Amino acid sequence: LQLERELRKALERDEFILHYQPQVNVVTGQITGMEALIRWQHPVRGLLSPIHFIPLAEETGLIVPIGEWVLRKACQDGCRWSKLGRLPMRIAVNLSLIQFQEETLVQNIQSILDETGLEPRFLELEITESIAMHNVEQVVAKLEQLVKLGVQISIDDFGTGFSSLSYLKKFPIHKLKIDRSFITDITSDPDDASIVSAIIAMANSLKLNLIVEGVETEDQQFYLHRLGCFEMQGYLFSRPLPVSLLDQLLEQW
Ligand code: G
Ligand code: G
Ligand code: MN
Ligand code: NA
Repeated sequence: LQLERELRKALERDEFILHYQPQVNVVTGQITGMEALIRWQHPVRGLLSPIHFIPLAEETGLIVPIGEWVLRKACQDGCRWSKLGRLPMRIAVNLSLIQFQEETLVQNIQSILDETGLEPRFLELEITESIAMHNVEQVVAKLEQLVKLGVQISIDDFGTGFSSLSYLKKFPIHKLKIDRSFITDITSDPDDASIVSAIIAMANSLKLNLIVEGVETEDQQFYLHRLGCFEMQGYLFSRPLPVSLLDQLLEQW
């Protein structure tokens, strides 16, 4: 397959880039974090979204070296932003299940933190509920090792998985990211509003941090604020942007 061959070469040729999307605390107005989102600057096809190559990277195992590149680059950028005297800002990185299961994940992250100098508490790892469908003891052990490094763990796309909620009391996690599918119609669909309210109540009683994704309108922002959600991410605040544009955005924020 042509695309697979090119994907294998893309790392050597330095064709990947990271965009970042700000996460905002709507009470203080501050940017509290950035989610790193990979893109492939393909020599012919132009800028490719991860939906066009992450599944192939997962099938071929290339997600492991690609994911390591993402972690290193995100930690470097995070360290640079913290040295520019910015407010403390977390950098969130998406982890595929295959990366999570990799034997050397914890060591690799430790090395990347040492090498880049990023304080561990500023690195957030986004995993999905799909990990809960695997061997619970192994997953708990791995998560505990990661937490011991000092990094934060969040559950991405929360509410869309097929796992039971029992993992929430077994796994050492810090944060839920409510999936954007519940936000799209939240101001008009009472079912979405009920689901989001219930997740907020659950996060509060389990003492988990919470962020909503996919906030696109002020109506959604105000509605979510009233429901008790204070950290948000979405096009309303900013699209994912390359570093140079983010530097400008941070200047003006
Ligand atoms: O940024 P965008 O909406 O195009 O991302 C599409 C999907 O690709 C999202 O589900 C996102 O989580 C995933 N994605 C983006 N960057 C990474 C990455 O570095 N690693 C993994 N595993 N997934 C990513
Ligand atoms: O699966 P994950 O949550 O990591 O995916 C994040 C994806 O959501 C990114 O690809 C990003 O481009 C996209 N995204 C971020 N904000 C919004 C938004 O407000 N609306 C929509 N439709 N997509 C968004
Ligand atoms: Mn994510
Ligand atoms: Na998500």
